[in-house]
Amino acid sequence: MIELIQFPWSPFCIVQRRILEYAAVPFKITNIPNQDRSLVWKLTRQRYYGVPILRDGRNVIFEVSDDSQVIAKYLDEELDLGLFPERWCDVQSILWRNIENEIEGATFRLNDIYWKEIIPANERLQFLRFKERKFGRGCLDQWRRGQKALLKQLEEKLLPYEMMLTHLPFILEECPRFVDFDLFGMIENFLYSGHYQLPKSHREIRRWHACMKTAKRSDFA
Ligand SMILES: N[C@@H](CCC(=O)N[C@@H](CS)C(=O)NCC(=O)O)C(=O)O
Repeated sequence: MIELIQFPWSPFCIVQRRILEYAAVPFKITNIPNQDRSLVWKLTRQRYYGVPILRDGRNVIFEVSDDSQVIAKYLDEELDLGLFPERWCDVQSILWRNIENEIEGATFRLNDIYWKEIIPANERLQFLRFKERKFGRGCLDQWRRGQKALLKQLEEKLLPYEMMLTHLPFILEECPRFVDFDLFGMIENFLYSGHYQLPKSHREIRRWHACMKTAKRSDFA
């Protein structure tokens, strides 16, 4: 059985989890503490410490660069999901960069503002240290102070997706492709704290999001 090694609020883990749910195959979730990557390190034979990773029998699958989609492409091939059709190859690779950089840049900060409600007490020191080493001292307080501006930014960055979804049920076509799952992962991370809602003005995104929450491959046979 496929095993997804993750932690629940990670945007990138949510992408792969939703793909597995969409495929409706049995799979196992192993949650690791955000600050203890020893299982990932061991399974990847000291080659990776990020999440998510997948274990499928003897195969251990992990990303090889910031913009690779090794895990999603593995699931797509193994489970025959049609998430990466040839005709959308270039368009999807441009879109997933936008989703994982521009959109994620706003969504993870907005969720991190509520880090004390999400991160268990015994992991907070390491979480804070990791964030401040990466984004500078006081970054979490700074994001909290800039929350309104970040929300505005997110609304603006989502506008092109709202436009695309005005014409079609999913971002590219009549059925979900990889970029739908990718955007869904970022948005679920944004919603994870329970403090936010999708912008009221983005009606098509709200409709699409409700579909993406439960969509199954069999719906599109
Ligand atoms: N492009 C990668 C990004 C994965 C990623 O950034 N994961 C974060 C958690 S959301 C992580 O583990 N970062 C390394 C760290 O926290 O040390 C993917 O799609 O899986």
